[in-house]
Amino acid sequence: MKAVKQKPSSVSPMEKENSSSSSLKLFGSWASSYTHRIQLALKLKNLTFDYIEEDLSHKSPALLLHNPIYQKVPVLVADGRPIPESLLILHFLDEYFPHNPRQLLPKSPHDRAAARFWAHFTDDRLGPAVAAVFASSGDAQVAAVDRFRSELRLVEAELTDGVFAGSRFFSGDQIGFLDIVLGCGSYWLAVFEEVAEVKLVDAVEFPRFHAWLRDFEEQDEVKAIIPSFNELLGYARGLRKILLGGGGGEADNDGGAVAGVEAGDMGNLQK
Ligand SMILES: N[C@@H](CCC(=O)N[C@@H](CS)C(=O)NCC(=O)O)C(=O)O
Repeated sequence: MKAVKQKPSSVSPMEKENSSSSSLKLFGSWASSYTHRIQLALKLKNLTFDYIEEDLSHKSPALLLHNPIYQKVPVLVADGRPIPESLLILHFLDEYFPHNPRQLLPKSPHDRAAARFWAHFTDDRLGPAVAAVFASSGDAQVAAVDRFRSELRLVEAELTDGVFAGSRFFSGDQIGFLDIVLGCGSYWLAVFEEVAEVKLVDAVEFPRFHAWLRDFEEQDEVKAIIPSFNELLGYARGLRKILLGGGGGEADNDGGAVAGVEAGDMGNLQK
């Protein structure tokens, strides 16, 4: 495990005061989209933090101490107190740093509930559906692609006719909570398409989602967080080999562990 100081690009005096009033330490893994959620949120909130890269095949005693129940990354340690689970960490950051420089969750309770619902849908349905595509081949993969596309149609319908219709991002003109949750993970889709040789998202059937994802990926803060397409590709190729039974236990990556990958969980696919 190695610790690296990560700093936001520019910090206003008020934000500096907020950020320096507490100490933040993030335990993460370079290819983990759950970790990227937190790195992106910390960046958007202009918060300085120490980053500890975990080798998930040899988890550090510190990670096991801070997240003994699930033993996963990310874990944010704030003022010495650990917070596991990416969605809970995002909520914590909004509550603890409400003015840095804006809230990630929408203001209105109704919009907050909607954002939380779709965040839950992302982890509960969309992630497992795409993981099933990546972990299968042949007829099983055709069925998994159908299932994923029918799940994505629900997101497309929400973007077209639901509460988020008409706005650039789920949070309005700037990315916020749901953009972070859905966006950190969706950049894997193009990688999985190439590695698993399937079509998951096209601009004709999913015009709103397709446009939203391109826009999300173009944001400077997002570009600064997400590893390059080629890095993700190398990682995914190694992982798919293992999932389909042809690998030797190590993906082609420089730190993420892949032993013991379980299908049906997008997070596990990104170990
Ligand atoms: N629900 C968790 C999922 C986190 C997760 O699955 N993390 C993966 C990396 S992407 C992990 O730590 N895997 C290690 C393991 O399962 O042993 C969250 O939202 O934080």
